[in-house]
Amino acid sequence: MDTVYSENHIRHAGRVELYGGRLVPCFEKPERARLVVEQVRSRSLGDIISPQSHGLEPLLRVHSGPYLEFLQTAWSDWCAVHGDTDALPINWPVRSFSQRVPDSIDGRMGFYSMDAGTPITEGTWEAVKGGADATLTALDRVQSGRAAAFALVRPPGHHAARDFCGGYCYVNNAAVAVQSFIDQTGERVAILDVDYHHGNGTQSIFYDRSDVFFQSVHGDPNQEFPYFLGFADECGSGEGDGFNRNFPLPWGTTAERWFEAVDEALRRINEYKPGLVVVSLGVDAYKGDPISHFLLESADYIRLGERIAGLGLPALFVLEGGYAVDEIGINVVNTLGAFDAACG
Ligand code: Q9C
Ligand code: ZN
Repeated sequence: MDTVYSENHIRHAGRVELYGGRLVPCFEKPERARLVVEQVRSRSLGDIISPQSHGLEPLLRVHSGPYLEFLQTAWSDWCAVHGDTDALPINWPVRSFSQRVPDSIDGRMGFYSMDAGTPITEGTWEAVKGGADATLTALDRVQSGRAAAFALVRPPGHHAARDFCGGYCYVNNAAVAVQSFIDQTGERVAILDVDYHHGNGTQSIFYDRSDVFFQSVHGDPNQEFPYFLGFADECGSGEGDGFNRNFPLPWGTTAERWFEAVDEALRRINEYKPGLVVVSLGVDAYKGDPISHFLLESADYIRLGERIAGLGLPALFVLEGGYAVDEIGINVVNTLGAFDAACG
């Protein structure tokens, strides 16, 4: 399959995130995408093409206007007050607080975010927009008849909700592609989120809808980020009841247990009969991931690609997390290469 990739991602290079009470170098760094590109090239997965700009309209279908405006202006507003440091929030409008949007940049940093792991830097918006364009360009290729395409993007997207960033994510690339596909075709879409962390942003964007079936296999939020969403009893609301499914799993989960959940999700997708499957492809369930606690081996990602191919559906793969930089490219291309091989 072909890969859509924009070099713009290197413009987003946060220095630090808050982790275990310390400011540590960001795990979500440009090197991640470089290593994936290298593997895509060296294993001849397919062509690597540049994205075409798709404007802001498709982003506005899933994110609020004020939030997208904030993403585009936060850096210069921050710089004017604090100088040339990463922009990070220090507090959030939790229970009992007003939900008014504050004027100050520090107030807006908290209002439009959910954590202190997601810095805004000088080039963040450019990188984020490039990632959304890459995802939409990959979708175009699937819509023009390819079996699959890969959006090689960073920063990732699945933690970003309608009006907040967090978990290294700013714009929800997978959600933008899903909504764009529905706007163009009127067909249903299934999302399979195999990133180690729950895709809270994607879930919340589609929670009350039956035309998008979201399923996520992830670390139990009782133990793991994002801590406040991703529980097994979250099944969707209103019309969306029955079209959201979570598979929270404990630290130490092995491939055997993980695939039981994935296989169950794939069975449900089969029954749902969507026109497209979007895979939020994080590879942080890998045993060597520095911030995660599942035990998948690199070879397990070959199995994953084969099983997704077994759906026989057009597939859009969107890169999410995965921080073991030596293996991230291997694990991603294991999945995609196996999908291609199984499709023949
Ligand atoms: N001790 C993605 O994989 N930090 N985001 C958690 C918990 C945030 C991961 C720290 C992890 C976000 C796309
Ligand atoms: Zn993750």
